[in-house]
Amino acid sequence: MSGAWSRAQFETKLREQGRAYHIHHPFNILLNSGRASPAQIRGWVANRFYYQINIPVKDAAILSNCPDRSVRRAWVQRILDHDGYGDDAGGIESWLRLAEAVGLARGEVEGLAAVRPGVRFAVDAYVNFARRAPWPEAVCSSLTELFAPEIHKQRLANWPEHYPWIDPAGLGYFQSRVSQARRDVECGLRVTLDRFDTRALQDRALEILKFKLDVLWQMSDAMANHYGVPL
Ligand code: AHQ
Repeated sequence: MSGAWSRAQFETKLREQGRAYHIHHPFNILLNSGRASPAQIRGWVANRFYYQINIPVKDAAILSNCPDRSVRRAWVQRILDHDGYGDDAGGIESWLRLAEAVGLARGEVEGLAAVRPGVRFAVDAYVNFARRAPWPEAVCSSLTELFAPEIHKQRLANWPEHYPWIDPAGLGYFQSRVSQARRDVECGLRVTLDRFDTRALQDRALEILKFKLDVLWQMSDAMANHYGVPL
């Protein structure tokens, strides 16, 4: 078995996986090209809510498995980012504001009635992976966020122009994630580069990232299938 990649080489290999990120999925391309209908946008917002409410559950699973206090100190911030803390209502609340801005009722979205089976299965697979995997593997699986700032900036750049019927105040979640994703990745990447330190472990990290890329891709496939987006 060949030797381990250097940290720089390993990081490059992780970033190269971005070619499979859901920014390249036809549904995301439709959303950002301005060709999505209000029904397709509402479907996307209602389905993605299931992913949003499961992120802090996933992160709490990682914390419960992680004996490293310095990692927990950094990781706990992710739960506060979504559930809110003090005066900050948090990302789940921001997503409900996005839902209202696209014409959905909060209660309807919180009831999860619109969540497609393929979306639910993909999200549940991610949460269950985080519960059962060694905590560094669950940390590694969050590294799809290496590619997230770009997708949030893309929405902020395109949606106001293409979808003037959406109150721009509803896009606050995407704005908050540009910086939060960057900060998240600092910790996730450090843990991954530090702990996946043999070639076999580095190959395993790429496998884990591919699994999470598939989770995101499957969510978009399930939504595209139901909301009539040609694949
Ligand atoms: O809003 C997103 C978010 O809070 C997270 C947390 C992170 C994780 O722990 O897996 N991944 C993630 C993502 C968010 N938004 C997605 C999007 O397209 O809006 C991207 C997604 C990710 O890249 O994993």
